[in-house]
Amino acid sequence: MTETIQDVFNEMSKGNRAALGRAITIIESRHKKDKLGRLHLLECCSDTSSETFRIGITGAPGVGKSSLIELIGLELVQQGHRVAVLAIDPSSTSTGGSILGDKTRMTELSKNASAFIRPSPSSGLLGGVSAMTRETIMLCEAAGYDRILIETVGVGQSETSVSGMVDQVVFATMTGAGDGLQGIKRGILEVVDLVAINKVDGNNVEPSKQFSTALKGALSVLHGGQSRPEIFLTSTVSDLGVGDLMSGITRWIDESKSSGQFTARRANQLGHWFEDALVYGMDRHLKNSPELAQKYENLKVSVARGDLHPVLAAEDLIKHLQ
Ligand SMILES: Nc1nc2c(ncn2[C@@H]2O[C@H](COP(=O)(O)OP(=O)(O)OP(=O)(O)O)[C@@H](O)[C@H]2O)c(=O)[nH]1
Ligand SMILES: [Mg+2]
Repeated sequence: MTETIQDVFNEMSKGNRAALGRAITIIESRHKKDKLGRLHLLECCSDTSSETFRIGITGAPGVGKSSLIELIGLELVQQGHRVAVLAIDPSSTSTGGSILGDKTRMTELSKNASAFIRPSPSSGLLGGVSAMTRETIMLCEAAGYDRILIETVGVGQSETSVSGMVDQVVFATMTGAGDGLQGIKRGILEVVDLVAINKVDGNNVEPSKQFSTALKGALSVLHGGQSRPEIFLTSTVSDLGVGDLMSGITRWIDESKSSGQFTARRANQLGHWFEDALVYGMDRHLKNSPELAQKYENLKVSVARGDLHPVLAAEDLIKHLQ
């Protein structure tokens, strides 16, 4: 008997991790044949609880994001939560992804019955990857995971795109990464909610404290004198400060819920999701019709040559979408 989409959904809702894996594969597929299944799955998810929390952990390659997630995830499980870890790796198309590294950094968590770890989707453009990630988050929540941890390498636009789909952004960094403060992009400092300066061990202890003071100063300037976001000094090797970071995360979650920020952010993100889905859908519609795709290419050439105004070209194409 062949498995229907409803069967897959029912199984994953009962806690079957393999079924959740199959559902995510359908969601990640951009094949025409999977489109109905994908939409059906999204429909099934729509009436599930919102008692969930999504945490994004972003930072330069190798600062210790996965190692921190291992400890944060285990602590959350200890508190009785079910934890899903997703990775967005914009470089994975060229390098084959760093999930091998991730799995070896999350050995305990990956063995835990209350945790689910999903590697980054291996294909697609960044916009596509984030669309899939939003849908994957929904599936994980429908499957009963109430804490979602999303690891993303802070390159390109990935950290700003992750901030559009999580409730809290944790920025992981370390002293000596890049060229100190100058090496940190302003974009990330604008969206970050908590900072973890990691690898505060061995010879790094003193430089980390100096780095923390400098970063605090820079954040204060950026946020008009406020002493936020909070900065934590951590070492996943010596376990230093990870408990404090965990308390900071929990405190922040409670505050964002009681202040209404949580609800406001989610509402805003749903609006953006709709806009993105619309643009993505129109783009697919265009590219899937040979005549429209040809018209699109011709218009692009005319615009680039200066023969046609970009707005008029867009209007011309929109006429054909109706
Ligand atoms: N000394 C020290 N090493 C650490 C610490 N945390 C992680 N590492 C090491 O740093 C390396 C990278 O750690 P990961 O947790 O994989 O870092 P990541 O940021 O997830 O890396 P990517 O996913 O490749 O971007 C590994 O060799 C870890 O063992 C720490 O607190 N102190
Ligand atoms: Mg990693």
